[in-house]
Amino acid sequence: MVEVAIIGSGFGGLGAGVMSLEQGIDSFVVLERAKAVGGTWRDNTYPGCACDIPSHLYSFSFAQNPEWSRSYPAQPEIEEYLKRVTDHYNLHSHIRFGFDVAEVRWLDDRACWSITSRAGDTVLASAVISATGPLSQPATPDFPGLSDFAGDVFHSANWRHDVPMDGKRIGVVGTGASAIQLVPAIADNCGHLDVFQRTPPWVLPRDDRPAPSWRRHLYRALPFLQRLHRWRIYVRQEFLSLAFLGNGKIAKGMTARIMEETKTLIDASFPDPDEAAALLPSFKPGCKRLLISNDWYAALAKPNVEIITSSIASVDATGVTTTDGEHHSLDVLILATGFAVTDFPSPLTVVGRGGMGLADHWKDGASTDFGLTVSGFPNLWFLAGPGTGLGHNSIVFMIQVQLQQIGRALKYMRSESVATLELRPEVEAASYAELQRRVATTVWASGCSSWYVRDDGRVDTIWPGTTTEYWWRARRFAPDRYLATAGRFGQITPSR
Ligand code: N01
Repeated sequence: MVEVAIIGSGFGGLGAGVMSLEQGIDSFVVLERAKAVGGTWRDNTYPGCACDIPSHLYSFSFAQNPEWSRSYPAQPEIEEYLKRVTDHYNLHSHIRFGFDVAEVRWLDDRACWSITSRAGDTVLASAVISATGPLSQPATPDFPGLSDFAGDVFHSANWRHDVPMDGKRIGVVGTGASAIQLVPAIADNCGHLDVFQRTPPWVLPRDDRPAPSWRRHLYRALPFLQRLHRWRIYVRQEFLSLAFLGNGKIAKGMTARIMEETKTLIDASFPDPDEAAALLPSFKPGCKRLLISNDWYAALAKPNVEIITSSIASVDATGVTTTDGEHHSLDVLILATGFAVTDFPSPLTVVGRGGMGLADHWKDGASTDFGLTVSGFPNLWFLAGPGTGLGHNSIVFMIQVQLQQIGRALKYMRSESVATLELRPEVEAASYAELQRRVATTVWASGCSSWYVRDDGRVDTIWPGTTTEYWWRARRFAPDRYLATAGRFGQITPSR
C-alpha cells in the first residue's frame, strides 16, 4: 500500500518520482514494465535515433546536463542522462521493474486505486500518476500476408540489433520522424534499400553541432549560462508555434518559408523535377510533425536506395508487392510506422468510480482538464495526457508544468485533510469544448491524417496554444475545479 503509484519510468515517471520526494512523500512506487528506466529512450534504439528538440531544452530544468555532446545527442546519451537522474535522486529503491500494469481500478469501498499487473500482482495506492507516454505502443500495419514474410520483420521501436544489414535487401515502411533518422544511418551498409513512402514529409535543416569542450567547461563552471542557452532554445521553438496556430500574415509567411526550405533541400539532391515532385508534400507544413534532417534526401538519392511511392498491396515470403503490380524482393522489412497515440487510455484498462471504464468515458473524445485529470476518476493524474501533445516544443517542459500542478494538488490534500479529489464534470466539459474550438483553427485540423487525429477526424491529442500559455494556466492547482472528500490522504480504508 503506497500513497502514490507512478506508472512508467520515462521522463514523466522519473519526474513524478522527483516531485514526490520534493513533496516529502516517501511512500511511492514507480511501476515499470521493463527491466530498466528510460521509456521511449530505452525502447527506441534504432540506428540514428536522436531527439528532434535540442537536449539542452529536452531535459529536466532541475537536472541540467552540461555534458551534452552536441545540440541533438543520440539516443544512448539521453538514456544515460535518465539513468543518471535516477541515480542522483536515489529513485531505484522506489522502482518495481517487471511490473507490467494491465488494470488500474478505483475501489469505491476503500477509496483507493488497485493496480494489477499482467502477472496478477496488485498494488494499492491512494493516488495514481500515469506516465505511460503517448509514444509507447508501436503501431503495426496489417498488410495482407505480413506474417508470411520469410525474412526478418520488426518495428523501428523494437530494433533487432542481431539482424545483419550488410549487403542485404532492406525495406523500410514509412517516412516519418523515425524513418528519416534510420534510413540515412543504414543506407550505406545495405545492399539495396527500398523506402516505401505513403506521404512525403516537410523537412527542415537540422542545426546540429558538436559541443566544444570549452563550452561544456563553461556550463559546468557557470550553470546560469546554460540556463540562458536553454531559454534561448525555448523561445526559438516557441516562435515556431506561430506557423501552426493561426492563419494570419505571420503564419502564412512562416509556412511559405518552411516550404521553400524543404524545396531547397530536395533540389540539392534531386535535380530532376519529376523525382523532386514525388518528394514534395501536399499538406500544410506542421499538420504532420515537421521533421528535421540534413541527410534524408541525400540518403534517398544514393544509387542503392529507391523511393517507392505506390502503396503496399501485400507481403509474401520474399517481399512486398505494391499496387502498381511490382514485386520488391527483400531480406528484411522494417516498419517505421509510428505509434498508436489516439488509442487512449491504451495500453492500460482504467476503471473509475462506480465501475466506469475510461475507454468508454473517452469514446467520443478524450476530455480532461489540461490533460491531467478526468471526472469520475478521483486521485488520478496523467502526464503528457490527451490534449497536451506538441508539434513545436519540448514535451519535457509540458511534463514539468503538469508535475507542478500535481505537486500542489498533493500538498493541498495533505495539508487540508482531503482524501480524494475529483474533477468537476462541468469543468471537464468546458475544458474539452475550448480545446476542440481552438484546435479547429490550427494546422493540425487542416485535413491531413496524422497521429494527432483520431479515426473520426477529432483532434484531441495536441495542445492548441503556446507552451507559455499552458504554463500560465496549468501550473497552479485550483481547488474550485474539484470535488473533494475529507479524510487523511494516504490512509486506505481496510477491506470489509
Ligand atoms: O511515426 P509517424 P514515427 N502503409 O507516425 C507511415 C516522435 N519521434 O515513429 O504519413 C504505409 O510520424 C506513415 O505514412 P503517412 C515524434 O513525435 C520523435 O516516425 O501516415 N505507410 C508515416 O510516414 C513523431 O511524430 C523523434 O501516410 C504507413 C510513418 O509510417 C512520433 O514519434 C524521433 C502505414 C509513420 O510516421 C512518431 O514518429 C522519432 C501503412 N499502413 C519519433 N502506416 C525525436 O526525434 C504508417 N505509415 C524526438
